[in-house]
Amino acid sequence: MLTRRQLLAGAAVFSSSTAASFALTGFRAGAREVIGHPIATGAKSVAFDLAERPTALPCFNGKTLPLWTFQEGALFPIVRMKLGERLKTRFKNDLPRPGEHASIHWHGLRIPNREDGVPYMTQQPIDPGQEGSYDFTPPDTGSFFFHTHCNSAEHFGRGLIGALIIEGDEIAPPDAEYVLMMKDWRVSPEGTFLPFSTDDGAAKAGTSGTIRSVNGETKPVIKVPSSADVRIRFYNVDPVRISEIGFEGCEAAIIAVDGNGLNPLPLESWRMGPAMRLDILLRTAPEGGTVRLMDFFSKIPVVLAEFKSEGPAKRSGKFTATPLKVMPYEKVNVSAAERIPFEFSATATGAAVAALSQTSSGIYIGSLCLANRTFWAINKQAWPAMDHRNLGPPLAVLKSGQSYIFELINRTPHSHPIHIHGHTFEVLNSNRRHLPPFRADTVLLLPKERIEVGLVAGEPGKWMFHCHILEHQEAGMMGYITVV
Ligand SMILES: [Cu+2]
Repeated sequence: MLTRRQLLAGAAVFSSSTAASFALTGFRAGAREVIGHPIATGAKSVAFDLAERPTALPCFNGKTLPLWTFQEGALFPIVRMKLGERLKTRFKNDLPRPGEHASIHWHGLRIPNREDGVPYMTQQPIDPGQEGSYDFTPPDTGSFFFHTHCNSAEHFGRGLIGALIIEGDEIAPPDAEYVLMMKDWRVSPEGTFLPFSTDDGAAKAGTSGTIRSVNGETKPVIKVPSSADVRIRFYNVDPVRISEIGFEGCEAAIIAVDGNGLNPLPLESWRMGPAMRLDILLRTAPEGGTVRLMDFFSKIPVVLAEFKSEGPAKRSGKFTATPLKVMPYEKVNVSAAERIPFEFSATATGAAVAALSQTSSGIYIGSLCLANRTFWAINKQAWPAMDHRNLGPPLAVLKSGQSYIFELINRTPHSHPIHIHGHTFEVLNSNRRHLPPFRADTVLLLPKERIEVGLVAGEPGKWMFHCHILEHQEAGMMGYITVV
């Protein structure tokens, strides 16, 4: 069992042995750095053991829950590498349920299709008791993450998530850096997990958690240097929550979206769905002052975390965000691009279920990779009708190297964070709001919104394309693109 004291003790041990590194990373109870073993110049090996680990997180108020995690002692492990390094991962599946096979998907990374970690489609899944491996060199800097790609509502719900950070994008190093992972937990008042998916939630906006957390804590207070420029790598790793992220008490700028550097944008607030990441640079308060990380999505804003300034001022003068280095990428040729519409809609069943205003039905998702019910579809194709093992036709066939514009059309009254594997979208425009130019692997499509995104088709293979509200994904809003 992992107690708060042990978690904090673990952090303290690490900080005393590598003080400089700790100062830069500032990880807390919930997010711990994974120390990869150097195996050769420019390579790193990381070992995971996917298992159930009864854990008492600070946000569980002393209760112990059967979390599923990648490593002993780490709630959300952080793998940190330099651009150009090669990552070799070995993992053992020690999940406690027979048939609970697993594979690891590296979210946002433009890596070879065979390393993409989608069961049956890019690899055979790894059964309990078996081991698997990945071997790739991340091609871009940024804040990425990794997770399994089957029974995801439960796997995310139990905490099976880690961060992958590829360094090398900073022109002007910040004074400190913090990794914050926002995730709710669905826990009963008695302190047990509630069903991770319900028909009512899956057919609407998703089944919400009951406890909010950042790095496994409720409203953590993070000590930061005073009047300093700090980098926040903020992750929304909740299965369903849409949030509107901003700060109170400081100047802040968005420096990257989904790991992709952009011209710094003053941060008022930024709407984030599941799986989306935001890199922020902010100026901390003078000594003794506090800056608050807020979620402005609901009518009454919620404080997610506080940053309390300690020690002498690091900087004076005006706050100016230096841009990150932008990784080279092939620009979309908009005038030559082929346009492909993708309509995200409810199925007849989904519409019927959503119309019933009953509360949670308490029904678990039965089979592993997919629900045995379909509420959602892309271009009228609902994924569970196909199954991972018995692929239907792709949603589109693209030619590697050619430009495309995807017209993402939301025919539903709900938001959908639309994610593509192995590629990065150039977000071009929306019919509902002004969007600055940015690149992203997960694009939040608001109710009734139509967004155009460009992409240059990458490596040949079958690439998943789905909503990242995990219950929507598992109830039909999933498909794949074939690149030839
Ligand atoms: Cu969705």
